[in-house]
Amino acid sequence: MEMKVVRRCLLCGAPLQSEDPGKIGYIDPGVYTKRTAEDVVYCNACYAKRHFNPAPASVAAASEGFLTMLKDARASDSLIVYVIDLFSFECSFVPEVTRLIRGLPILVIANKRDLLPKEADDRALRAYVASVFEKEGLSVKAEDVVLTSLSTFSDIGDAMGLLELKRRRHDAYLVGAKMSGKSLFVSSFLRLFHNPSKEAISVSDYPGTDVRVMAIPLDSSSCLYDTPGTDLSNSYVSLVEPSVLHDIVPERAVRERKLEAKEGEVALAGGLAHLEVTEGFVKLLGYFGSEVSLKKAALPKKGTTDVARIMSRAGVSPRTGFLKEATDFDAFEIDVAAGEELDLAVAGLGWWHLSAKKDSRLRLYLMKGVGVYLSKERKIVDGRK
Ligand SMILES: Nc1nc2c(ncn2[C@@H]2O[C@H](COP(=O)(O)OP(=O)(O)OP(=O)(O)O)[C@@H](O)[C@H]2O)c(=O)[nH]1
Ligand SMILES: [Mg+2]
Repeated sequence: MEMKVVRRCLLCGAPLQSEDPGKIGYIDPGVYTKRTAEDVVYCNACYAKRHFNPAPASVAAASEGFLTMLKDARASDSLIVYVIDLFSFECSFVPEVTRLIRGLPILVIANKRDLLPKEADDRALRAYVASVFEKEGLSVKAEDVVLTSLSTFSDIGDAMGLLELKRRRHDAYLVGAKMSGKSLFVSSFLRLFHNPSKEAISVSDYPGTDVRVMAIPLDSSSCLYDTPGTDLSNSYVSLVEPSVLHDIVPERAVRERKLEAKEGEVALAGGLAHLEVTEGFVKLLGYFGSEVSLKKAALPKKGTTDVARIMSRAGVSPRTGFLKEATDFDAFEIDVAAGEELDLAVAGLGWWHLSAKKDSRLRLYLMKGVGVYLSKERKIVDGRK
């Protein structure tokens, strides 16, 4: 008699099988037989979703009232003014919100430009932002993206001009993730604002909901609504202790830091992200806050990887009390062909630009529930080059 453990897809849990591509859990026979029981294995469907697909590991959410408000925006063909935190926004899209605003005109305020390197090419950055929106199924062109640094009182004259143009006398709804800078946008807006109507600026519950909004009259029959931020539950910023949060949110422009890692080595971003090279050789450019140590460490030669222990031995900082056991982490496997380049962003923490010098297989460990975004589009292109 023999009993075998049924190998299942790490993501969807379906038992893996190589017989019927039409049934769940299908995995290419070559991949299945090559891997050992210790390998992280996904079925083809999950693999396709995970690779070069912007779907984050877990998604942020919005309340019922918030969605009711957006249904109104949709019914009145309003303008969506979408504020993002340029440093980390790729995993912050909320599927229900995205679905409701699809087809509406969108103006993107890509805020916190000051946290990205000065020499980064602004045109390329706007094109990158538009490409991320496009991947979400939201129609945004580079010219619909305005870069701002609202905490340093950057000029929002252009944004206001575009807002006026794009709203076509309809209402405008200011939306975006928590902490993206919506309130700062409103204060900058109010500084340049002359009330064209007899209505006063008001703060009240949006009709039929318990969503608190500020309504700024734009003319006698339309308003700009400042709305509460959508959830960032899949971001490190919502999951770590305040002291760690303080270390991961950059205070000034992130500096590019270089690292190389080959088979048997791991690149660490503080005690928060563990990027292991199981095969091959990669060059990395890391873009993380200056308090996040970027270090390379050797993996133990034998046995399973105890990620928390590797982080502790490497002496990286910051470290969180929430990452102790293997079950505190999610693991992702990424195959990159020789010569391929990609950006690998971790929600709330930063990103690596990675180029594979050989066919490489990487394994990324993050705190459970944290979103990750893979893209062949490059976020930072050095304007000097
Ligand atoms: N470095 C930098 N920080 C910014 C910028 N804009 C906003 N912040 C910071 O980001 C945080 C959030 O800004 P808010 O304007 O309150 O963001 P919000 O979108 O209204 O946040 P919620 O009301 O929680 O949804 C604050 O600590 C700001 O100082 C910016 O352009 N650069
Ligand atoms: Mg606010």
